[in-house]
Amino acid sequence: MTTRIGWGRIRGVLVLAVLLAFCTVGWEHVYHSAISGGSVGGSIDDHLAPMLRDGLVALPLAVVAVVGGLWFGRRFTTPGRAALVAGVFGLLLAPSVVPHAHGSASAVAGPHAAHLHGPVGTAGVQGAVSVASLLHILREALIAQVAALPLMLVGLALLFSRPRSLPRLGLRRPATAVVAVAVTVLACTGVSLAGATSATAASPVHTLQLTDNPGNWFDSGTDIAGTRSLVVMQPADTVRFVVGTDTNTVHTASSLLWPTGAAGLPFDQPHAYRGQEEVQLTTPGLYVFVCKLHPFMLAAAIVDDPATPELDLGQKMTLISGLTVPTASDLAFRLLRAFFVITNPHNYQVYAPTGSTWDPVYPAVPVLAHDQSGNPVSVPDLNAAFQSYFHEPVTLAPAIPPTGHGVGQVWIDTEYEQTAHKTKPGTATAVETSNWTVSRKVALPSVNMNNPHNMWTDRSQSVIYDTQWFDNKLTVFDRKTGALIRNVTVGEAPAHVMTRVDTDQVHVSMNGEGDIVELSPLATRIDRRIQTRTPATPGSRTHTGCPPTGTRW
Ligand SMILES: [Cu+2]
Repeated sequence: MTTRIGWGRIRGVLVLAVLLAFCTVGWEHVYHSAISGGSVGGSIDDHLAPMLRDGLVALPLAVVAVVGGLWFGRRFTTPGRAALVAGVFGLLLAPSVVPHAHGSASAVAGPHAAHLHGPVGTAGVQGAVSVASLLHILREALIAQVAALPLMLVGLALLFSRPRSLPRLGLRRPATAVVAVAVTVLACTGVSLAGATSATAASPVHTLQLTDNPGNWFDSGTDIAGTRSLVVMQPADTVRFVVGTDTNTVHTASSLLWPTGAAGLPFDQPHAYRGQEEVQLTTPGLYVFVCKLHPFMLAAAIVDDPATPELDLGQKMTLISGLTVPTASDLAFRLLRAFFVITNPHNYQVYAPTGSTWDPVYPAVPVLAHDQSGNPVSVPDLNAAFQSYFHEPVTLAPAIPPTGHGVGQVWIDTEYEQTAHKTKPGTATAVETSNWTVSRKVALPSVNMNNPHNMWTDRSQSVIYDTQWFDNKLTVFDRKTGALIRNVTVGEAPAHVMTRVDTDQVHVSMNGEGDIVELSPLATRIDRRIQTRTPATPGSRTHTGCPPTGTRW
């Protein structure tokens, strides 16, 4: 008898935990995909797998909540115990949606994967986000209560109340069956709701993968006239920016310009992140996004008004500076042209000793802009129009060396140069100034050197320090032989490096974090981190640093 009652309780706990985990997660999916204004595309199948996965992840938390809630609430009435179980579960579940330090978003399963972002983390950074994180936890815990509390009230009343007038085991068996049916019905309802909302309210999602590759830093997977960073979409479609496995550091996807008055814009993030962020774009026109760490990383979206035959650039555009200009203006044309040049490596200028021709290409599509008075300006072929407006192709002057002679070497980070035996771009190039010839290329395939951005040398000029801007490493190599000495993990997106004149210590600015790392001479170890972020400037990112205090970009 004792054994059977014990098993009954275990079974009751498991049923309650399953109910709690899957139904609450199902509810959160519905809430975050529809009610909170996020958008999730796809069919019911697209929702079912993530819900089941997230439900399984939440199941151990639900078991803990049920066991803990029942134990600590054993002297309470059923409503009290239900509130305790639901509350504990909400608090256990909520942190999975809160920014996490140095984590890979893909490693965190939860109903809020679309909202995950990770501010990169030193202790100081974590302190700055703790209040926001706490509020986020409380908010998510409250949202969970909408499903968890009624479920536990019903579940506990059926499974764990003690109606002494009724034979216990006789009641529990049908009660278990009722709860099992309820789980199935509620889970199916959740899936159906999510499917229904995705079919009616949610919009197609256009994904841009952030990468370390020159030109294609925001990669749509689709080539449009040489750029892979442009998406053409319908009003109310969503753009999703994924900072995932294609890049080795953190980034932002921040509005640079947008149609004046566009709903929900500008779009920005408080911290450089790993994971994904998304924005729904409803107003027709041109949108450009930039990474605030790496300001040549550009993405564009054209929200096309289906009522016009051309692609719509909108009436006016607002720049992040606050300036507003008509879309048919010299500045607007120059900005759009710059986008198509920067995001297409075939449009880069190449200088040659005998001279060369620069002939950039643009999409040969009709676009619709508007002049200062608001009159439509139809451009039948953007490629032809830009080539005419900017007098292209352009003849470039011959690349000839200086007439005088210099002393010593000049080292240049040839950041986009691709070489064999590694996947990431970038080399360091030495030029002899006595005769202006390239004497050495350092690619360091053994450490897959990634976007080397800035260099410095030690007092004796025996080593070169080089920052990997799209990674988290400071590379040290021998100046004369190019041999790797060490590759030191310093933090996210190290941008610039220089040494102290008094101690020969090395200072590296952490563009992805907002501090300066100070290392011992030759970068043998990290001595300290100098915070450049204050409570008043929580979003600051340190690009260059001057000892001892540093500057902010
Ligand atoms: Cu970036």
